[in-house]
Amino acid sequence: MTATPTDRFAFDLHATDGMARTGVIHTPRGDIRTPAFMPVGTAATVKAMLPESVAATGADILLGNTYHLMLRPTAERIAHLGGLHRFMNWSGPILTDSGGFQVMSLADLRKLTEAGVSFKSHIDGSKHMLSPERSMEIQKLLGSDIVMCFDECPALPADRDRIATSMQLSMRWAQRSRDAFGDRPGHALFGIQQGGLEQDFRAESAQALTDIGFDGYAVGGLAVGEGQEAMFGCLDHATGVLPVDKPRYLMGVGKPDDIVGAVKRGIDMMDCVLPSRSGRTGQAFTRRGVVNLKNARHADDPRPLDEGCTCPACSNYSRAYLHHVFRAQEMILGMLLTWHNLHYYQTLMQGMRDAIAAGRFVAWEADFHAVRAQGDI
Ligand code: PRF
Ligand code: ZN
Repeated sequence: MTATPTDRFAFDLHATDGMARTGVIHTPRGDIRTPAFMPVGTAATVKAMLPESVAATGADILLGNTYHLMLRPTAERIAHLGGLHRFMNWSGPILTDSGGFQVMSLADLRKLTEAGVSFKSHIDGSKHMLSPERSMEIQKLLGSDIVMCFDECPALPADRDRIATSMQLSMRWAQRSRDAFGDRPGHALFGIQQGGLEQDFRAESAQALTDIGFDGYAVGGLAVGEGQEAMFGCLDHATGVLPVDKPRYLMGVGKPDDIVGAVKRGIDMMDCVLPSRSGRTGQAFTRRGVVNLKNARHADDPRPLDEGCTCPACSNYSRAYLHHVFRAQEMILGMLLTWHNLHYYQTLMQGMRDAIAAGRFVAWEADFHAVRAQGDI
C-alpha cells in the first residue's frame, strides 16, 4: 500500500468480507491500516518500549490518556514543550481517550453532575474537574490526532433506567464535545456509543451521534465485566447501526480472540493494555495461546517462545532465558515480552487485513481457532 500524503482526515474502505472490513484511515501524521490495534501509551510511554520499537512491531497509531496526562505532567506543560508527539518522540498518529472512563475507575471522591465530573487525583489527592469542554481543551493542548468525546461509562450490571440515564447524559456531552471541538482540519473527533447491553439504547445512541455527525464512532461501555458472549451479542447489532463509511472503534478490547470476534462483527480499531501489561508479568500471547514464562517447565528449554515469530525475543532468546529473567526480576523480561506481545497482536491484525482483502476471513478465523486449540507444545 502506498502512503497518500494528506492534510485531512479520511477513511477509505478497501474491502469487506461478511461484516469484517479492511481499509486505511488517512491522517496528516500518517496512514492507519485497519483493522488496527493501538498500543496503549497512557503516561506518554508504551511501558518498556522505545517508540521506534513500537513502530517496528507494526503499530501505526498509539493511544494516550487525558486523565493521566492532565494530572502529570499536565497538558499545559506538554503543550509548552511542543505537544505530545514531540514530548514522547512518536511522530505517527495519536488517539487520546477523553478521561471520563479513567476518572470513574481510578480517581477518588468523584462527583458527577450535568456539568461534568469533579474528582481527586489518585496520585496526590489534588482536586480537578473534567467536562466535555475541558476534555476537548486538554486533548487539543496535547495535539491529539483523534480526539474522543467526553462520555460516561456505567459499570455493568446496571438496571435499564440507570443505563438509559447515563447514555442520554453521554449524548448531551457528545453534542457539547462537538461544539467545543469546533472545526480543526486534519484532526478527528469520534463519538462514543453507550447503552450497555440494551439493543434499543445502542440504536438510540447511534442515532443521536449520527445526527450530531462525527469523523468516527466508538463502541463504549463494553468489556466491563459482561463476558465475551454478551459482548459479541451486543456487537452483533451495535456496529450495524453505525455509519458504514466511518471508522468504528471498540474501546478497551481485548484478548486476541475478543479482537478477532470484534473484527468479524465490523470493528475497525481497538486498544488494550493487555499485550504490554501482561508482558511485564511474564505472560506471552502466541498463536497457540497464552504461555506463562513463570512456569518451571521452561527452566531448561532451549527453544524460542514461538518458533514461528520473528520478534527479537523469539529470534535471539530461549524460553530458559526468559524464565531466568522472570525469576531474577530483570527489566529485560518486560522489554522482550512486551515487544513479543505487541508483535503478535500486530501480526494478528495483518493476518486479518490480508484475509479480509482476499475474501477468506472465515477460513482464516477457523485456522486461528484450530492452531490455538492445539495448545502450547
Ligand atoms: N468510554 C471511554 N473510554 C473507554 C471506554 C468507554 O466506554 C471503555 C469501555 N471498555 C474503555 N475505555 N471514553
Ligand atoms: Zn516473538
